[in-house]
Amino acid sequence: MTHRVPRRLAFAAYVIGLALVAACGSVGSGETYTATDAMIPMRDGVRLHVKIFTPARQRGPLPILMTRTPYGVEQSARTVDGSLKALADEGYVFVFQDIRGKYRSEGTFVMQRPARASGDTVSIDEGTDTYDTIDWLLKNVPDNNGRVGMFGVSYSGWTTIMGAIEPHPALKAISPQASPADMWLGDDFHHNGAFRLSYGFEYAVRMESDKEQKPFDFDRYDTFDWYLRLGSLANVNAEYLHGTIPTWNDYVAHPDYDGFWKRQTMIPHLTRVTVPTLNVAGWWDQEDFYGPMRIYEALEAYDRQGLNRLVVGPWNHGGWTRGKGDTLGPIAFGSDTAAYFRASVMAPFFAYYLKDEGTLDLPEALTFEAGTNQWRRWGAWPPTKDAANKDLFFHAGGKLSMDPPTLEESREEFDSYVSDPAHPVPYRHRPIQPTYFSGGSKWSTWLVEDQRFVDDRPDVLSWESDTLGADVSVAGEVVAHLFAATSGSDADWIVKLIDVYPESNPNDWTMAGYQLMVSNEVFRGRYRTTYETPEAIPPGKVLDYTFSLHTQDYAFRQGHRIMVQVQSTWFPIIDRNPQTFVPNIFEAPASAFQVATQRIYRSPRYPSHVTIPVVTGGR
Ligand code: PG9
Repeated sequence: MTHRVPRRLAFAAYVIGLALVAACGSVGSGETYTATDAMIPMRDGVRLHVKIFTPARQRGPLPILMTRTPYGVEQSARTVDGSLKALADEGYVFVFQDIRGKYRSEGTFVMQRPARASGDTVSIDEGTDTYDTIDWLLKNVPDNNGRVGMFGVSYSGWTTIMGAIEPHPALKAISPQASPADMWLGDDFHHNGAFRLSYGFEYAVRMESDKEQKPFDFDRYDTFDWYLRLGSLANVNAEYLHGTIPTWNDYVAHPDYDGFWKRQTMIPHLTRVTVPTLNVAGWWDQEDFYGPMRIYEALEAYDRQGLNRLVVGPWNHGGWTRGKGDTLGPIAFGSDTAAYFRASVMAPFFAYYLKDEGTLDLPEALTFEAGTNQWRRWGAWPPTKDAANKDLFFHAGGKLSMDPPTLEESREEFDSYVSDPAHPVPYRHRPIQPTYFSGGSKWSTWLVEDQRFVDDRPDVLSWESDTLGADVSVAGEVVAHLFAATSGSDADWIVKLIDVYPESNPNDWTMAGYQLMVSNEVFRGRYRTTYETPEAIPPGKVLDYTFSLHTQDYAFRQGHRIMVQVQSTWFPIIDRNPQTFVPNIFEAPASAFQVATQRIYRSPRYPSHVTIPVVTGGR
């Protein structure tokens, strides 16, 4: 193999020629990639920083794979050598870009800058920045093959999908992974209108206190305590932020689902995407599970050519990019799911579309069914064949069964508990370290924590099935139907679908009786009629709250039991509902926080239940 000009020289020459070079170095154990920095001019004159990695011994033209991130690109050499190894071994030019206003890029950072309106050819957004970057790369990276792919996790997953709304013609394949889709309905900042306090506060401060990242300086290790002492959310600006963090100010100014959040979601823009897309999500993603599933669904509605695909594995946020993926916390999956994804799904996907190499052996949806621990291939997600909805009804005595409740079974129509905002239920074991605490945080595995730590609390109700005589495989959407009343005038309803492992497990006592959360969600009662206009709940009135616990692919094994838990606080991941209706919870006075008695009905009139899609067809 020969080069007209030695690889490194050629690359340095074009960058120096543009007077943009910042640094040059080699990465990889065998010094296989050469790194170069450049500042790329956007259409409005703002320059964005990129790090470009080219194979030191390149043989012929290569495609470009790009990630755009707000988290800094200085460490990206490690990624090329680590999680991107399967791709790097095949040969790509990798480009990592600091997005507008972050790290070494110029301009102003806007948290999830909305896509410009269709017909607007003047404004800039992440899409135009992507377009301008690709244009520059094609003209300036020697020996590129004219094709570009994009991928990224979370914020970088979001920049990936934003880049495909009005794509550059050279953008030939994308993999948005764990991208948020709607910050109010279901991703990092709110779920069904309930505010994700610890994440929303800590992330906004981290991203907007500095051009790089600057975590909030907590004065205690257990943030459960810190948030409880904080009291009303009005104290955040009054005592700590003083209006300096734009995203916090946005939470306060837009507590309901108004134009601000509707402009931010890209979902209405996903009607004409024709770039082949590999959507990726993790069943136990503690940050963005709603997003990737919603993006897949939105693209699918317009996918006439079969270009849109979905992969969901047994992962937490970005878990597919790290290590083997054979376990998550104490849960074992029997194979190296993450390594499999990187080498056998993502690498062939990009090779097929960017290099014309190989065949694409990917179904419409590839999902990992934990429990039986197998990958399953589907013609549609959620499955339209082979699955039948079954209702798990709540009964007296904490029983859960597919039989509807009868009049005879108890005198009371309901079970009840007292929810006290002064003593909220922790969402994970205390101490609850700051979310991304550099000294170690259990944040990334909280969704798989053993729920026995709250099961015996008087403000958490549980209903449990008999021991299963056969496997129950669930594939599709799980939905909660609560008939509930509160003595207050607002309430949160949290529903958790749980797999209870057998009590006797001589092979592994650490997992005996384990309560693994399979699906979960919170619903803020004030939004039961519309998300746009909150309404007080009439105290004592039985109301029907129906909300999705999202899709899952999970097998409850023979010998296990199925449990549903209901509670009204989940702190501090969800802020405390004052339980007294106030128009804006971010401005609730301390006096609004009141104890409330909650009733969950389980009678023939009011049969609370959780609907699960049971797979009845073949595997
Ligand atoms: N979950 C993070 C995030 C993405 C987008 C907006 C806000 C937060 C992330 O991991 O990037």
